Amino acid sequence: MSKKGDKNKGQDNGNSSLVAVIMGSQSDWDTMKHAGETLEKFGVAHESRVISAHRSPSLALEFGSTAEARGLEVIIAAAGGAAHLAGVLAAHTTLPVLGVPMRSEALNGLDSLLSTVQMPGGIPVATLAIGKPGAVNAALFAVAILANSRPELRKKLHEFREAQEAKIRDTKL
Ligand code: RP5
Repeated sequence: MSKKGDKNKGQDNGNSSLVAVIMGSQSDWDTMKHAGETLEKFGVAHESRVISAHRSPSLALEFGSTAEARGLEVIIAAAGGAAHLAGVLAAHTTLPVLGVPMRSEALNGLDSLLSTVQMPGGIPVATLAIGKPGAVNAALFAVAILANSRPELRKKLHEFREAQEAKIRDTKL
């Protein structure tokens, strides 16, 4: 995921990022690349990188506390197991944080789901579905948030829904 010689700076799609896709481990990338691909389809500038709440706590603090000043508008945070990443980032920013629980080996993602969703009142994390559907929906949710002030994105969301419905209507078994 990192460029050679550019240690864990993650990847971005060029422009100044509006959405950050953060994950607790490189092992989450196979799932979380679907968030990036979805943002790509809508032409939303984004960046993806690994930050662990437990293994790199000072990096999590630094990222969360500087995210707003950097111009980010939404953070997607994915983690598995004792999944505290979304909550820790939310503790350091007032930006909307969308949590994606990863499917874990031991408990199939139920641990990740409960760790992400059970935030104490005062520090919100919007929690999506476990795994790939959560990754895709987190990106769509981020687009929906950005679309509140960007009519061109609202239009793209309507077109996306229309295309999705047309596909169902045209399905022949
Ligand atoms: C979490 O632990 C990560 O988000 C990942 O889902 C899980 C396992 O990480 P690895 O041991 O594969 O690095 O922090």
